[in-house]
Amino acid sequence: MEKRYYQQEVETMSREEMKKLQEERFLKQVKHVYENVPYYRKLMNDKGLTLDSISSLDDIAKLPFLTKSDLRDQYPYGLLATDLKNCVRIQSTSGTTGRRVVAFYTQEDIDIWEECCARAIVAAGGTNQDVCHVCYGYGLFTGGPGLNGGSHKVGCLTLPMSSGNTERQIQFMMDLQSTILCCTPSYAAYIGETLKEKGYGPQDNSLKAGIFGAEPWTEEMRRDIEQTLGIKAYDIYGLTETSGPGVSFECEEQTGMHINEDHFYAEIIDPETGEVLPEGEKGELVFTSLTKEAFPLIRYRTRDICVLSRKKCSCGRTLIKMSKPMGRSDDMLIIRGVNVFPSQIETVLLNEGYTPNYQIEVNRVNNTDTLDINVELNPEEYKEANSVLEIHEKKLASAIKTMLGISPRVHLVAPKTIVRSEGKAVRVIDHRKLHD
Ligand code: DLL
Repeated sequence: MEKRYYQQEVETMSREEMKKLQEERFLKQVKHVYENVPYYRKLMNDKGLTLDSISSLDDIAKLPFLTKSDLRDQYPYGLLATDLKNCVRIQSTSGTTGRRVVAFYTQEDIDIWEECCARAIVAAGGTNQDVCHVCYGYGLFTGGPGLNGGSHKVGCLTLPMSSGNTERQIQFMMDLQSTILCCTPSYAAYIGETLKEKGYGPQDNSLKAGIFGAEPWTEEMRRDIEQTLGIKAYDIYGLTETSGPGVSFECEEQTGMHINEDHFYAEIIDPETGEVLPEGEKGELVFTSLTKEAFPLIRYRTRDICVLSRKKCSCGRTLIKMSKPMGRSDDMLIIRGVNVFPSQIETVLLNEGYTPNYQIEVNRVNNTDTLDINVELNPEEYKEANSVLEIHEKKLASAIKTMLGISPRVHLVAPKTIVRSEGKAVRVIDHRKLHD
């Protein structure tokens, strides 16, 4: 296969050159946040640091970490590093009310983000001959806008489908002969299954590649999707806080995702102690954005557990690789692509006057995630007629949907039926096998 890159000069840069570029950008970025974001300045000053304390990339270890709770506390403008008049867009994390994170972009930030996504599309074999079918959600979620922009940069014919309406997805895919499919892996599997039900085999579509991410998926699932759709399936990773998809992407070797190191500096830390771990060790991924103007993040803890590797890649890229995320160091679940914290469900239950005895069950049925919430009633409530309980279940399900953005099935259950734990309550039972 002929090797193609979107920005070969950076994607195949020597280690020394990359380190030099990263250092230059890092020092500039630290100066940018120190001078423009009082919150960062305070975090640094509290650790006894000034700009003079940071003179090389190695000094990064002196800097404090940033977490989602800093982002929430500083909502909405507290971490903005440029005048609002220079910003042209916001994006936001999926489906949460209390815990929303809003990221800001200048036009330059958007251009860089789209270039990162373009690298991913080219690594998956994309060219200006392709028809790129984007069915990640559009709107506040970063998936649709990110891949859409990347597809434009590559020059593909872009189908901005957004998610849902599978019949229409399939009709456009067939009529316009889509060649690259971009969506969550679970939606790709669902599309595959629907095609199969309609009697279409892998040879009946024009797809050659898929760019799937935003949620954990296994090698098993990859093989399954590849066979059903007759494609090569590539992983893509990113998070709203650092711009969106395209922080890292897979190449034809399919053995981990190359990090766009010229824009994101990666570290792996011990989630308990914060100590930086050597390459090859498993720990929490931390990113420092090197080029962001509006919303730069220094040492942002992603909570994703990964391994980094500099092993030589046959694709020719020298960008460091991260493994698929192997879990999280917090309790966030990703259900149907939406980030869900159990505490959000608890908040709704308590607001609606229920007991804090509940259990969340997540499963994957026919490649679609299901969310069941069992909530214990007290003896008086449980005496109500079944028809009344059903009304309560519906009301509670609707309140939870308003909070999360996805619909659960709520089951009001008899007193003392949810097993009490002697230690930490087991709030979540996740039946999905998401990690290899
Ligand atoms: O999911 C951005 C994205 C859109 C990535 C489209 C890829 C494709 P958030 O909604 O902020 O952003 O969720 C970020 O999702 O910290 C991971 O836990 C998880 N995640 C993202 N990509 C992958 C992946 C988008 N390829 C959170 N594999 C991250 C496993 C992933 N988990």
